[in-house]
Amino acid sequence: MSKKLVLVKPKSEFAEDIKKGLTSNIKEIPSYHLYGEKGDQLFEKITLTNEYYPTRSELQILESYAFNILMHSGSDEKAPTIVELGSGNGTKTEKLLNKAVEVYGKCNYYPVDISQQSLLLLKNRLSKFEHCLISPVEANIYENLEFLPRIQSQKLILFLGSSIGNMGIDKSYSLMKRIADNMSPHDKLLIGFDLAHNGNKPQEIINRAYNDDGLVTAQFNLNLLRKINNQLGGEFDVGQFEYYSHYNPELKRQESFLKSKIKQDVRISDLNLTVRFCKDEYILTEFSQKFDLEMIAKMAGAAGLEQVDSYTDKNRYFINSLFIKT
Ligand code: AVJ
Repeated sequence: MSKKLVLVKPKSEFAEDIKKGLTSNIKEIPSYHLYGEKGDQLFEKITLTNEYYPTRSELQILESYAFNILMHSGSDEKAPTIVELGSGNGTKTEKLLNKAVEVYGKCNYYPVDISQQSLLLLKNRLSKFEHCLISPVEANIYENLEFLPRIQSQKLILFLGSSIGNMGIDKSYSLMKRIADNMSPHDKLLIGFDLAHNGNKPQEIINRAYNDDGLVTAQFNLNLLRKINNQLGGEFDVGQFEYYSHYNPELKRQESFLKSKIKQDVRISDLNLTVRFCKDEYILTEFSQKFDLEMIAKMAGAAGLEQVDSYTDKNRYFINSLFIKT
């Protein structure tokens, strides 16, 4: 890796997306712009709140089932090569790497992320795993999965955190298909899905995960306006906006917005743009799709994948499904 630090998205794309998103009739900003240096830190803080159960649930699953997952994916003597799409800070993956080293004496790990900065941090964090060979891959997995077939050994591909649900359901379908298309016959794919509300999981549990008492998630969303101020010469008065998020039970997704508290005009000088807001007008910032078993089976079928096993936490709030190519 070279030493140059790369932002989550090139600044020009950020500018384009903001211009497009804030001049359209219904204002919206693609959710990946929530990330970036400060956004990554705030997201990590979210994962530590009491209300945000998905991270804890998935961690519990990987802790309990690391051995089973590895046994499915490798062979008795040979560890699978672990490839993680969107590696983040690697806390969850550590559970699998630990187990792989314990069972096989060594492991191969390819973290893939769009942010070179987060790959560097991850590599440093995992340097304590002496028997783990770490090969970071800098790539935008939504645009490019060509690196996958080039990793020739038998792979366990991870796509964790229910991130598959953050681009709208159509894109979830197409991404799952593209991953499947780039898999070899012996590869396994482990996807994390946050489950929709059901008899055992009240809607309020989901809603509270995005409305934490410490207002960390609110700050995470409001940071988007600060990012526009810092990077594009925006003049948002962040105090004149508030975060609003609710669970939509029909569509089984959490919907998050920033709402203008007053009628106001906001200048964004680098875009040569003044954005007009009505009182109570919304900017859509994120959909977090939740899934049920039927939806998962349908998506997998359409992608050409077959589920070989699945694992859930003791509350049954989250599920990790293991797939092979059909
Ligand atoms: C990492 C995208 C899966 O939607 O739950 C957490 C992001 N947003 N709290 C999610 C997020 C607000 C998270 N994903």
